[in-house]
Amino acid sequence: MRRLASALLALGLLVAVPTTALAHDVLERTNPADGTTVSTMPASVVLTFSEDPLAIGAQVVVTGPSGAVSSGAPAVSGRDVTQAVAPDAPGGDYTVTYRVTSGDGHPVSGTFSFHATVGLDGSTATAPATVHVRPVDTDEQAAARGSLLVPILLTVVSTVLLLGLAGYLVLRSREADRRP
Ligand SMILES: [Cu+2]
Repeated sequence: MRRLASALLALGLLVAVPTTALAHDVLERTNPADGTTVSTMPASVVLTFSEDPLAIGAQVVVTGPSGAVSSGAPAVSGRDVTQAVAPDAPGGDYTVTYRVTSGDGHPVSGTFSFHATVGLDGSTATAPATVHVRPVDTDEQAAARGSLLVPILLTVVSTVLLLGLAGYLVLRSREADRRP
């Protein structure tokens, strides 16, 4: 019985402990934030992920009224991915498309948008700010969110198993004490 108990305990720990390391990095926030209007076009856009993305393979394309204005390669530092913008970027609607390599080696990609009233070139956006619609999750983001559910369920199940086992063992030892 004791051998079975320790085997179950080991199994429970195996299931409970390493599952949190399996999740994708998810985009937590951006600057400018998705769907917002900023008075002046920033010199760079920053994407902050839930974990540190890998330094290799990051791509960020900033596209506005004059086309793509990304300047150079994005810089990955901790959870932040920073993309410089060309100094002649005009005011207007911008879309940022990104693709980074998650800490677990999987690609994570998506899009967000913002409106800059005044450009880095001093120009004012001629068109009024359009109504921004928050972009729908990409398949990868949806899958990343879904994949979190399995580790959480496994952790809950293994915790319940461990608690049940602990209770059973306590009852057993009490019974054993009562016997002559
Ligand atoms: Cu992954």
